[in-house]
Amino acid sequence: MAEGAVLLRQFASPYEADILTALRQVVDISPFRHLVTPGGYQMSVAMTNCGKAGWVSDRTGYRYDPIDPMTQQPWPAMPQSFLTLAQQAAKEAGYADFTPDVCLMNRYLPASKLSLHQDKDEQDLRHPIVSVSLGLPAIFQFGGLSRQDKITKYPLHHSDVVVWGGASRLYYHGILPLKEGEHPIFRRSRINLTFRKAL
Ligand code: MD5
Ligand code: FE
Repeated sequence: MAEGAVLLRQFASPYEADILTALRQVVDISPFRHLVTPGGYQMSVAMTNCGKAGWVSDRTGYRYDPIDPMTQQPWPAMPQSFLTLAQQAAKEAGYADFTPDVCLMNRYLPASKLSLHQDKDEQDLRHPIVSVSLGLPAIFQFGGLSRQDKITKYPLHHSDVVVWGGASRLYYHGILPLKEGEHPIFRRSRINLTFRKAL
């Protein structure tokens, strides 16, 4: 895809059943919710987290918070099956010792989108991010270090995994509005898991 970005088509397939079970357990404790941006807009993507902290947005800004602001409890622990999948994918991409402490989970319904942005709220940006796509397909927009750089589009399908490291770790990216569809397991949704070492 680009310097440091590795696309592993269908990599999550063998883990699918375990991931689904773990996903239900996490969402049971900390449900998906629509966060508000610092500018006051509600995001079309619904989010939740598991692990030692969670990425949250509100009127005060973006942060990693050890407490879920919705439940006022710690986020659910990272399921072992999540950790195994993330570490196997990172290893395949050349990161032998990636230990994510956070998994941000994004839920897209038809028309949900994620505008062009960079991920830079993590402490040490030398660690990669592992992203797992589940359910309906989406079109991923991949730019460069500057917002003005040329954008390439990649379709991401159920069970595809991308490891974002090296230069690509700070590239602008986004998800185009999700197309209407029906997935046998995830119905009208796309769920993306991003594994990060945030703390
Ligand atoms: C998604 N999520 O499909 C994407 C997948 C997010 C987010 O963008 O911030 O939750 S992760 C895509 C990603 C992460 C880090 C770097 C780059 C892409 N990149 O260099 O393009 O919901
Ligand atoms: Fe991102």
